[in-house]
Amino acid sequence: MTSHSIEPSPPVRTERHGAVLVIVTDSPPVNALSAAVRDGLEAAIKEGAVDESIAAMVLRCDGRTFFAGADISEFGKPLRGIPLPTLVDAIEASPKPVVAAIHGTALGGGCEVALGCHYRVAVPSAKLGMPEVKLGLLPGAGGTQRLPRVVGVAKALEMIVLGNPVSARAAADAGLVDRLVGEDTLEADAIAFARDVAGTRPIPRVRDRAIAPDPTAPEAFRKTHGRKLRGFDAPEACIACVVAAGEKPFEDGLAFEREQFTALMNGAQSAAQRHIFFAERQAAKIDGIDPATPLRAIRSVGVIGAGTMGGGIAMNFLSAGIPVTIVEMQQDALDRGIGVVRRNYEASAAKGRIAADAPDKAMALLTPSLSLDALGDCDLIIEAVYEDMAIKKELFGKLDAVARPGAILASNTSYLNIDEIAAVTQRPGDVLGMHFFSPANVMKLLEVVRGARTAPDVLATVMALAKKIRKVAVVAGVCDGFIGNRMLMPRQVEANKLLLEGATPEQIDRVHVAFGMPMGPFQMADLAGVDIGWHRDPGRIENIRDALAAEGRWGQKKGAGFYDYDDKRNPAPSPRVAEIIDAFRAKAGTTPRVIDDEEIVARTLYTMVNEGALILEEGMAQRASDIDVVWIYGYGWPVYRGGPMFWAKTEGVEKVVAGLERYGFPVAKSLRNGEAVK
Ligand code: 3H9
Repeated sequence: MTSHSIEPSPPVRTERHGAVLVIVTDSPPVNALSAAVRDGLEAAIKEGAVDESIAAMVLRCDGRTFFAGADISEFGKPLRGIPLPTLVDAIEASPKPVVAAIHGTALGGGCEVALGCHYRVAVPSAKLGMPEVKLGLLPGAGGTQRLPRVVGVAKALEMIVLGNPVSARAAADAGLVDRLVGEDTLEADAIAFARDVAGTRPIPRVRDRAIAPDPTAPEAFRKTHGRKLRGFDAPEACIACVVAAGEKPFEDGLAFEREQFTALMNGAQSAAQRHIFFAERQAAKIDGIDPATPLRAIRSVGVIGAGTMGGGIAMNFLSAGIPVTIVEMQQDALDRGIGVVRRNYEASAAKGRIAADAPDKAMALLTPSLSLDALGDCDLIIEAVYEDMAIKKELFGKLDAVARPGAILASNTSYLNIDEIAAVTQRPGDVLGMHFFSPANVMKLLEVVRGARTAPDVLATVMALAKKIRKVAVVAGVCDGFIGNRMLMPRQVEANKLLLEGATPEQIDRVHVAFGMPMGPFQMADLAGVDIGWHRDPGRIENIRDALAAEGRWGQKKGAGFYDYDDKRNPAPSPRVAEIIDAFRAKAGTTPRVIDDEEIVARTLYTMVNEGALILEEGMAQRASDIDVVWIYGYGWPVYRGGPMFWAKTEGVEKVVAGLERYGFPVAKSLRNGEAVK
């Protein structure tokens, strides 16, 4: 018996339409430019070049998109096949015009391939962009040298350094797309276009274009965007390359781009950002549940509570075109909540972030109500009321009576036990946690809390829905604070102890900000409200936080918290807080000592990693990279450090373990043996 191996069909094929050779790539899911695709494209371009019956070529893709970029999974591995920059040069050097026919997303290397082509046509729904910076990289196949020659230095800086794609229409306005073609007639229109330009000589090549000098653009760009680029290496390298495009001959510019690209590719930041790219996608996968599990249809959503959280949650669904019924107990609270939602939409429209008619469209999908009975037809009901177990239980008991069979019941609790909540219903399989982060219409993270009895299709439905409302969802188990808030606890405990031992709020916050967090623990307390979770008894002062709360130092909203604030909310170290801390030290008989930054790192960051390891050991997170995703998207952990668990690996497990031991923390087993961060 002979065995036959099934050869995968080659990802690139050619089709002849008279004198036009159409080169079609079919490499699901996103036509990434893998070695096989690059080699196939090179061969196809050669085929067109040598065939005398061919006068022009069209480059297009099957499936959902034009090339979505270089194949990221090949990065860090030995190079196979023709390098992408060489392929782009080969396309550009073709003796016959090549037309890129773009649909879906032409991103990164995909956009660079399009720039190597002599003409670009696109359907109106297409998007073009250079998102490499989001992977800690820069466009490394000539993009930094070609794009400014087409769209000018200022626009190129915006596209390359911020990495956001532009619509085909905007690309056409900027000169990046030569013609917009019919949404459903891309191939035919591209072939017709290719016939029109077949005889054009010389063939227009982007490398031959002059670049308009714009010496003030880089500084203007830094001034506008510098703050959000803080800590990242790639943006400055991108800027340097675009500047070089204006100053150096094309080939020298390419060499400079290559040098910069290689340095970034070998650096720790890009490794971290690439880790997060895959971690984010991995997080959507649920262990132990068949990906083919049939999902429940979610056609309408109910939200209970029209406060900041409820309103924000509702906006996610409204923006995705899903009708929402929102329930409050009192008319004035309901009116206030609806008013806030409308104003949020109107503010976004005024800033041009959404279409002018989007607020009306969204509001038309929103039904306010004072009665839970209005939720009877909803497919998903999310409770966003006060964090109190008794209140939640009572509510879920009522919901059980009101909700239709098969409806999913979710709690937005940030730490309460979902199993206990589910147990008051007759349908615990339909119950889970959907922990949104504030502001819920902005923050990308959604912790989806899987109860002991949550049905597989309920979990799978909510994870799929999360993608639809543009959230990054992570599955968490039932434990106090789930993944994110649970890891916040040791950080907070240690930060408070450090104050007593001699550190200041400013010092601890400075260490966290220097690390790359958007703010430190005390800045965060001031922003969120020092009074949050406070027992509200001014006579009961057990810790520094109680003392601040008792004096009305509730944070930014009161102009005073761990810091003093001026009317523009600029913080300054507070002499009063220093006095309060001193009093606590005196009471505890502690002589303050000098605390170095390294100790702060070990006690407030290594302890988080340790907690993360425990979370993994207990099965409360599916994988270490899910924990990283939680901290990147929910708490602003610097993406260039790849999340706490990835960071621990770069820091070195031995170093983290030694640091924890130095300060007397019991080290989680899976951290000690490296399992948790491998
Ligand atoms: C680059 O181009 C460097 C060059 O300048 C220089 C080189 C020398 N590679 O996101 P999805 C996978 S850097 C490999 O869920 P969507 C992804 O992991 C690149 N794999 O789909 C997932 O796999 P799985 C610059 C990739 O419809 C599956 O495809 N380009 C790549 O929500 C589906 O992905 C970018 O940064 C890739 N390039 O969104 C664009 N892209 O199913 C990156 C995706 O196993 N890609 N995969 O989990 C995207 O932004 C989105 O995927 C896209 C589609 C918008 C295209």
